[in-house]
Amino acid sequence: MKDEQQLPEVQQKKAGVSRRNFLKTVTGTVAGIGISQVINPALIQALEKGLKRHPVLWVQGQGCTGCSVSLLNSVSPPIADVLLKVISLQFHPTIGACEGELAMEHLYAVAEEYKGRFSLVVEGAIPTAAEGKYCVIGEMNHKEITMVDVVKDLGAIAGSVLAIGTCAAYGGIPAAKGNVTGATGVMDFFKTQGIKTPVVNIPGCPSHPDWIVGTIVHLLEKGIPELDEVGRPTLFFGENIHDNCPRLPLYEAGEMSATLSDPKGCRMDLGCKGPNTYADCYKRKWNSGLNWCVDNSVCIGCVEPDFPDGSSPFYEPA
Ligand code: FSX
Ligand code: SF4
Ligand code: SF4
Repeated sequence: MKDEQQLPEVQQKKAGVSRRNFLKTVTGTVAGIGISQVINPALIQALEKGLKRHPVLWVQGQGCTGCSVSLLNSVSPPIADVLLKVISLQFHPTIGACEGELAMEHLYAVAEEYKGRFSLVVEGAIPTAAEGKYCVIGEMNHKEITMVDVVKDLGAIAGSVLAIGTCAAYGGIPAAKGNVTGATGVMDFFKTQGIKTPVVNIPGCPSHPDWIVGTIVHLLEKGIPELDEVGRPTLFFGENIHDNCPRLPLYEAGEMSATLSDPKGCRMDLGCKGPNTYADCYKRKWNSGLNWCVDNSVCIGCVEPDFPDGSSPFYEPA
């Protein structure tokens, strides 16, 4: 299909929303609060026309698939639909139809075809001990392909890498105390391999769908977003949770929750890690804007590089 920008103006109008307008809306809203509120079928059509050529290869190592589920569970609005249509998702171990050696061949063939132009999405940590054998993701020509192999081979020729979830960004749960598998995040792994491909960290255990889609749209339209010192887009991770928490006035007044079932009060005495955590959950919220951790429990600092060891214990009975 022809790029929408090449279509006569009248046809663009027929399509409802031009790609340019869509992206303006999305990127503008991402800079505000939520892309969730603005996505509708007309905008999806615009995306299908405009951005479908950007290939994405999604690989999974040591993770729980929570980040994929976080994205795919978002039914209202249909962020998964948008994601699948914004990009050309050429490989995903959980939702892909292809399997076995054929899938591995496809993964490497697409990477070769779009060398320097595709985005590699990494979900889950990379186990580097035992020559990577803790995570064999497939086989080709009777040779096992490990997560180490894939991130090294494909990471080196990708245009950009998105490390989705705290495990892929910083090692996360697989890299917690003990770490017999030598689990590590993408940036640290690249340093050991001398790989210079730009990496954007989108942490969270799991990562918020808006953070993922918003970063991809930014990447495609405006390039790599501004990152903080630990590689996260400041767009989503630039603000301290405690400083912006709706319960801050309660904290300042010394009104503390004694139990998690207490609907009011600051959660500090229960172990809330908001003061050490940078993310926009306090305004973006989760489950399509329904609630967030502090309303039901405490913030456990899931987006921070020292998670989970640095956040433990998560809950401290008052
Ligand atoms: Fe880790 Fe994610 Fe936590 Fe799970 O990418 S970030 S364990 S929610 O699925 O890998
Ligand atoms: Fe800070 Fe947590 Fe209290 Fe909110 S609930 S004010 S983030 S300590
Ligand atoms: Fe993670 Fe805290 Fe946000 Fe919950 S509120 S998702 S624990 S950063």
